[in-house]
Amino acid sequence: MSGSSNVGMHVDHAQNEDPQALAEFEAHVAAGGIIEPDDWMPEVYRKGMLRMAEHHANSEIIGALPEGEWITRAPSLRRKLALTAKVQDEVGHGQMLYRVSQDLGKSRDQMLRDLITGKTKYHNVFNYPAPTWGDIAMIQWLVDGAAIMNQKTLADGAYGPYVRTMRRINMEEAFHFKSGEDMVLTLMSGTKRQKQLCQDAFDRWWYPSLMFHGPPDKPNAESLPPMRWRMKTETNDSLRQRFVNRFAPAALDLGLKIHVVTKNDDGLVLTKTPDEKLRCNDDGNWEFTEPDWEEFYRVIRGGGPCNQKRLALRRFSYEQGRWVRNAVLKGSTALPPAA
Ligand code: BYC
Repeated sequence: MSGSSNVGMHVDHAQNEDPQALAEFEAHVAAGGIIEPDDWMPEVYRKGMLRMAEHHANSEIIGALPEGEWITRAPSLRRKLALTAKVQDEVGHGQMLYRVSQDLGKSRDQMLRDLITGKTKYHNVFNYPAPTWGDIAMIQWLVDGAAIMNQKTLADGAYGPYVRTMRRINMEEAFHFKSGEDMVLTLMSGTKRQKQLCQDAFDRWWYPSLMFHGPPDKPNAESLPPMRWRMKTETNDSLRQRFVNRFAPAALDLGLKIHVVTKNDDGLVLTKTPDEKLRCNDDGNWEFTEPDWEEFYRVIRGGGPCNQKRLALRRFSYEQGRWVRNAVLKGSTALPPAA
């Protein structure tokens, strides 16, 4: 996967811009103004927003895969309908975000090709396996919970098309989260075996969910362009702390235990011990054991348990869809490939 610069670009990169236009842009953004695609913007801002929207779009369509695998195995008709609708929603979010990205200057075909060749990234969490129904409950509770928390802050950003898309997506994510909460509650009110299934899944997803908000903050993160230009409106560490403050007590109330874990190469838990650091301070902030950041970087660079599997499926569907794209875009009458 690419190691090129992220939205955390340095302001020096904007040095070649017209100083007057840059000053007006910065004042407009600082005053809470919105930037539209045809407005003047520094090139580094356009590239940073494209990178962020594209990463987000990729995450939505790859994120649909682990849950999609469970549609045929959902434990009841009600759960199957809800899961089918959720997977459709996620793919729809991807469509909206690819449109936002296209307006920032990159073709959809190029974005799909960069995804399947590993040139661009998607969220770490979707590179882990979902071996049981408990994992689907955790994706909808913890991962969608983390996503809503993050996306509510992104909806206060400055880039109009992305902000409007976040507002729309957040409404749908709220349903996904409620569904996840209901699934976790059902499992934790069930038999001893169901509770164990839920605990095992929680152990697999707790740390990837803490990593969801990104690596620890760079020094002076709040004054760097991503936040100064309201591409992000809260730092990674602040979001992670709010996530733990919200979900650690909720997990404990449900009867779940929070463990520090080690995993094998397949992403399955090898050892677990109670998180000795876990406690709520007088200021309401929970202390917790930090994720293994080496694991995070390994996973986002392509070395996670499911990276190859996820990308192989996307490559397969890109190839299978080629004849449709050719028919629609180029008027080709070539037949689909043999099954
Ligand atoms: N996973 O300086 P940082 C969903 C990368 S989908 C992978 O903090 P930045 C759902 C980062 O790209 C919702 N990579 O970067 C869907 C950068 O790499 P480069 C997805 C990560 O850009 C289906 C490097 O680490 N949401 O909910 O300021 C089913 C340094 O990081 C991650 C979004 O995409 C990560 N977690 O901030 C169910 C939200 N974190 O550029 C659910 C939009 C960091 O050096 N994006 N990296 O190669 C964002 O909020 C921000 O872009 C990030 C990263 C917090 C992800």
